[in-house]
Amino acid sequence: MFDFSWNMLTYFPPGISTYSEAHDDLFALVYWISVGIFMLVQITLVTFIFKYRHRPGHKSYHYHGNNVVEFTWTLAPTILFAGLGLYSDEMWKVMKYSSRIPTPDVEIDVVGQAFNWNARYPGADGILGKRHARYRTATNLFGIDPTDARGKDDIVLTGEFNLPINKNVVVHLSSVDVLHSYFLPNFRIKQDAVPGSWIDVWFNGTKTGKYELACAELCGSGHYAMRAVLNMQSDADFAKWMDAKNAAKKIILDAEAANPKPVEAAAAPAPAAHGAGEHH
Ligand SMILES: [Cu+2]
Repeated sequence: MFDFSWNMLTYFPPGISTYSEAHDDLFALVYWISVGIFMLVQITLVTFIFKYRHRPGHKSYHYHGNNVVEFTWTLAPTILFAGLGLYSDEMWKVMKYSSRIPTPDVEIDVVGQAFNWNARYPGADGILGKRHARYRTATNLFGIDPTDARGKDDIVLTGEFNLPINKNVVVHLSSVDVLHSYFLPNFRIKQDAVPGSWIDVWFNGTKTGKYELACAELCGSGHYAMRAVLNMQSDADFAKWMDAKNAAKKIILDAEAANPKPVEAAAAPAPAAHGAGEHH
């Protein structure tokens, strides 16, 4: 049977971030105001269609506006929208103001790339190394600065996201190609990933489990497949996962240390001792 209800709020997936409940309350307020106004407008419309229908003996007449009515229907929505805007700013502050992002317990970088989500975790030292777009290559999507020792142990993963619950997680978000959108429905997060800029997103998940990470920006032919799973874990499980990643990374780093690659001297032009036009 077709199950109809005016209450479409049940379409939300379960909210599991610290602010998802307040977010849903705000959504519900706006939703029910919209339902109310929709009903009012449609009932008025149908009533008027019936009341002012063509009948013999009834003549139409023409007049130029009504100031009281026009003033009212301009002022009422203005008050409504300005009021909702001011009221919802509290929620916006909590979720979006970059100046109010709590001190991170865990910090990661995420970049969108048609059609994958990539993550960078701080390695064994717990610190993300410096990055800059000038270092970005096909094999160094995050532009990790090779001269920063703290970046050497950073761990780069594609489509694999594990994070601990009850921690303030800050995601530094960007894109390497086109606009993508970092969409975590269970956390009530949707944030554009913009090439050339880093945007901070924060959340604190309260429940373990696997949750969808999708791209919510039409970014090309593979857009539909640009999704991953965010695995929210207990502290202990997350530490175990991180340890395994760090151990695997250590094997690579040790191998590189034992057998260092020849330094590409040609990559950086040697500074000219006496450049043209220079006088000493
Ligand atoms: Cu995308």
